[in-house]
Amino acid sequence: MSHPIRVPRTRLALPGAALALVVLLAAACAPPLPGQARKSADGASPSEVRMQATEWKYSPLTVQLPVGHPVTLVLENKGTVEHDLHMDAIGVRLVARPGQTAQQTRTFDKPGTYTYECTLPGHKEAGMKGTVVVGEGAAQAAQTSAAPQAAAATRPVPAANVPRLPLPQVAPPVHRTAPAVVPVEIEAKEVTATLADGVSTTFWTFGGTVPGPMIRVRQGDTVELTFKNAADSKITHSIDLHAVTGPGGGARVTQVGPGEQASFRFQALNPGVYVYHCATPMVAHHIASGMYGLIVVEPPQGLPAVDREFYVMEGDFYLQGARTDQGQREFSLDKMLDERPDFVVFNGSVGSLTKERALKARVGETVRIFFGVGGPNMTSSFHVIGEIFDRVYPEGASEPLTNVQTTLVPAGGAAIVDFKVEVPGTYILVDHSLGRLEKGAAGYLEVEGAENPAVFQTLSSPPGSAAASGH
Ligand SMILES: [Cu+2]
Repeated sequence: MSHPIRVPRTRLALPGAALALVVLLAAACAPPLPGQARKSADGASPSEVRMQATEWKYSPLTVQLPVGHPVTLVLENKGTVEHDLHMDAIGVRLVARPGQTAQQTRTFDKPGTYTYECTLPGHKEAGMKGTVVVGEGAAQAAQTSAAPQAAAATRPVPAANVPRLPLPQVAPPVHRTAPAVVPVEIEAKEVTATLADGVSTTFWTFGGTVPGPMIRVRQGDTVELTFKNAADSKITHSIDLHAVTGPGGGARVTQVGPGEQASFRFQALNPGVYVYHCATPMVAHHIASGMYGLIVVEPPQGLPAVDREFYVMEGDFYLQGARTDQGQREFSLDKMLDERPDFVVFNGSVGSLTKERALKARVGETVRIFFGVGGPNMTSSFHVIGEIFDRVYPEGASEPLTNVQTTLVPAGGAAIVDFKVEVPGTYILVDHSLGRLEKGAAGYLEVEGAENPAVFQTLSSPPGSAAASGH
């Protein structure tokens, strides 16, 4: 009987004992399993433990470290954003930019089982945590003493007179007859501000407002965009403009860490109204923290003239704790993934466009609202109670529809609505998915001027009602 033809000759040539020796040698030379210390030859110089970070996990998930022997911990960042690795119980802190490594050499003398995690906002919640065992492990005391601390960290603390973010201004019409090079500078800023009465949170913003500053150019213009990330930011940010024709809408070249900046230029080829947003992983977390705005690209002849223009964007916010909890509250990844917002608001906070902050117009004027949805999750059924949109540029398209009651605006999309106000009163901007009215999605347009009984008049009303005593 002959041997099978495909068995390699080398193996056939090796007697059994020699084969076993080769296997043993290979095992002796093989690198240690990830997360286990590679022993140094002399036993005195540090052994090495390598750990990899990507979005959103570490490899390995469990790390073993020796007691009483120096170890070099190496964090390799194989991801696309900055990551760190904190083993707080044993004093290890490593930070690495994408594609870079960080290392620290230490000798551990406290056996035990501890946790490690990435402390960048949202990363731990997304899965970046693991276990570190020093020696034989088991010292559970460290874990149980750490637990109440963690619980305390998530308990809301009172929001003490935290102001609202300022409101962004609508950019004026371009009024230019030829293309130009337009410099635009935007800075990412992380700010704590009021989201609703008694509730503050950490916003990530473009320029300190939600939405970010409106950019307005003319079709054919070349925009020279400089994107900065404030020095006191904690993490990387970027900008992706839907008006850009090019890689990532600009996001590829603008991933900048705290205190850094980048710039690029693009030609605004298509007219319309476009969303821009941060596109740094986890993108939805950055958007859910307020990082969106609008860029308007006017057609060469401009948009039809109106008397007043307004800039409004809807966004959904997800916070830890119960929906009615007060105080400073941080982002909830679970709620965002479940698409269960605590707040759905216009322009960054509940009430940002009501009372003394209401939009204002006079009877007989034409009004335009640039309306965008940052999301990250909700689409909007945009409606103004008591008005009909004379013109809607649906999804920011060039050709308007006429006579529309409610227009659907997708997440990461925008529309322009134009209408004339004929009757005085308070008109309420809503997302007609009206559960969201209770979560904050309301703005007022207050129209002043003479009554217009031909269009609307009260004939009779219940005694004592508001209508009975004037509008
Ligand atoms: Cu960002």
